[in-house]
Amino acid sequence: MIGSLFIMAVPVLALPAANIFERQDACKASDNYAAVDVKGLPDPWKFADGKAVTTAEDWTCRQAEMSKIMQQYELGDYPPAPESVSATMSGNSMSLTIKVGSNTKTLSVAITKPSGGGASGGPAIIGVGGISIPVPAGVGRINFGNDACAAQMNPRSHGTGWFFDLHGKSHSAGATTAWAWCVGRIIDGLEQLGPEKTGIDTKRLGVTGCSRNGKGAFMVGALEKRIALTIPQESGSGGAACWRISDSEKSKGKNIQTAGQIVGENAWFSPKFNSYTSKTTSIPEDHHFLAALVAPRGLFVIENDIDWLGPVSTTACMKAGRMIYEGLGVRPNMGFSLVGGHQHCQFPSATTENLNSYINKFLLGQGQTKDVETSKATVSMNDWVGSWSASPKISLTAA
Ligand code: MCU
Repeated sequence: MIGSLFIMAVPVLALPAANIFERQDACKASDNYAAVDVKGLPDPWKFADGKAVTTAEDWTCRQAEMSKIMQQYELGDYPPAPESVSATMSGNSMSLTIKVGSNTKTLSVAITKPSGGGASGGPAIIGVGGISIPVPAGVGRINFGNDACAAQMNPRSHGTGWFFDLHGKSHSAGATTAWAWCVGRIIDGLEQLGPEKTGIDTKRLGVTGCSRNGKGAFMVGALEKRIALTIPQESGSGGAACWRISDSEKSKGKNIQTAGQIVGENAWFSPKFNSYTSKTTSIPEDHHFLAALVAPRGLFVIENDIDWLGPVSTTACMKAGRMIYEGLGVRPNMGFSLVGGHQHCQFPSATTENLNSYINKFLLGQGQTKDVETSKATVSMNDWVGSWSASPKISLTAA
């Protein structure tokens, strides 16, 4: 064990110190990004200071910047890993003890172990508040009780839940950001225990959730880089929809959820967001950046044609997301599937084959995705991405 850790550390130590510092400097994100006046979706290929993104290293820095911008305007702060996490496994239940400063929390997580994973374990999907997609044989399930981590009863729920017990009631994180941090602790526990005890290979983790929990699943995939496949289902506004496009649809008379409405309904976003919901064109980000943060990892976005979710908004926003994947040379790693004519959170069986192509590739290590882009919504992409600088044609491959 010690031997293999030592071998893994060698290439890192071999990096010239000057390079390391140069990279850290280049990636230095600011704590304060100025508001803008941008009608279309902000350009992912340009840093906030106007510099073009041209290399894979630039992209890593731009991702760090986009994350900081999203935290500043709508997500609230995404805290670093805690001082300590200790895990034990008993049957199908993992117990975690998490310490942040002088605060400690103990909780248990229910796991359905994958079958047939062998010594290195098998894949598993983390369900944010449950799973409403079909999970193929051989893939385990992990139940993340998100409401206990950060409550979502109404806007006054902000500050309630074990995330806030650890970080303080006035921490700026919205519930969806808190959920991403809490899921990170589950992954810490799985890593610590290893596949012999959990049956799970932490390099093959997916996350899903529907509706409000779909917003959460998207945020988990965007902020927690150990997730290999993100499957937000019918997340609508606050998830796969872009704030600007939803506002534009609302102004055309659609019954669609907007930023202005959402902060009055629940605590999904940071209180920091309240100052911007009436002027979404001033925010130097939008939700295509969520796809940008997941890239190049696997992403399969499922939507519905229910007006409230914003089918035009989710289609255009996620098309912009796929343009980002394309610019990174990994377009098939992201799929978008809007199939209507069914109840909210009822998975349409005709989509199973497409979904499975992403699960097979990213969790089971088999075959290629079907490079899905399905929607009947008519969108005018030029309005939303027309001012973007040319895509840099970087070539990234998913880990
Ligand atoms: C689509 O997710 C939400 C939606 O944002 C809310 O406005 C509505 O109240 O609830 C949806 C939901 O979570 O349904 C289960």
